Amino acid sequence: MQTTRCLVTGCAGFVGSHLCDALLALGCTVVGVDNFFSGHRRNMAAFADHPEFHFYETCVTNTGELAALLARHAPLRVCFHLAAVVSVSWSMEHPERTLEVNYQASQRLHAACREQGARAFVFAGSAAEYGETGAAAIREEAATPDTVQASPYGRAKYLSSRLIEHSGFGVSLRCFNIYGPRQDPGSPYSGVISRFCQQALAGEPVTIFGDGGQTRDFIYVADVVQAYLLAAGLAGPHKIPLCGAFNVGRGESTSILELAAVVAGVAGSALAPRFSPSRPGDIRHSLADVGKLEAATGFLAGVAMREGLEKTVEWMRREDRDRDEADSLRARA
Ligand code: UD2
Repeated sequence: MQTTRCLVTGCAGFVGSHLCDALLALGCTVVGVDNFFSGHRRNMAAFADHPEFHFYETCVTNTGELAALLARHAPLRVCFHLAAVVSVSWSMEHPERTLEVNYQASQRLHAACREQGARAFVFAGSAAEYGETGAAAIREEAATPDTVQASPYGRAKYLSSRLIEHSGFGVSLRCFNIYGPRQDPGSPYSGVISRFCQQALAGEPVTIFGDGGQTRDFIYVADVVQAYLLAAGLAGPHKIPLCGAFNVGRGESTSILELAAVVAGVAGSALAPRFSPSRPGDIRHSLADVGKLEAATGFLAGVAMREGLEKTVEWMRREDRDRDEADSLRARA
């Protein structure tokens, strides 16, 4: 019997690597692509040698190589397209390259998968597609061609989502603030949760930009992976791939001050936060209306904030221990 063959671009990334774990556990064959621009080889450690995992180190803008691997592994049932310029700040300095990677490459891959007869195309959209809406909970219709996104990153993600939506083939998952194990605390794109956990574990006060009254909709990475599987028609009661654009969040608002308090509790830190000036361009409130995805699939994020933070802190402690052990082995050698 032939297994379900899936392509995962960005397979060494934070979300992509968790998605690979889940697909291999489901018995799928996974063709993974990454160029390690922001992904890490260590994220693939658990599955790199899996017999059903096939890895290609290349960039999604490398049309020739991508066409060759699509042909080699045809027929692909699902394409999960997560590879992207993921840093909003990097995108501000490199708008053209961002458009090339986050839009033009997506456009070509989408067309190639459609031509090959893939059953589903799942694109990593973003809450950044909405810009500053001022809305209490953001619905998918809020992103229109007139929306002014705050960054080339947001604009390019929106252009890809719109292309997919209008084509009638594929789905864009507009994820809000994802967190969890393997999120790199040391990258320019580092999410606030990974930074707070790292600072608290290092015995430092967490740094809040602004007054901490800004709010976000935080969702744990395992919930996001579940949304990807549902969107591809690989999980859930219906197993029908979705079409269009869908928000992925918890639909719950948490202020950065509240977050700092929960992280301190979980990491066992008694230090008060330190306050720094607001980040330029920071959005004040960002909350997903999650009704569309729930109506289509029944999806509701299951991991509560405290539970997700405990798992994240536990992972970070393990990473620190492993690094210390490796350092002391090197020192003795
Ligand atoms: C998220 C996405 C970004 C883009 C954007 C769209 C992440 C990691 N980033 O940016 O890619 O989609 O949404 O709106 O999901 N903060 C602190 N201290 C810190 C770090 C951050 O106070 O050490 C604050 C920061 O000023 C912001 C909030 O925490 O108000 C969240 O910051 P973030 O970088 O985690 O995510 P965000 O929402 O800016």
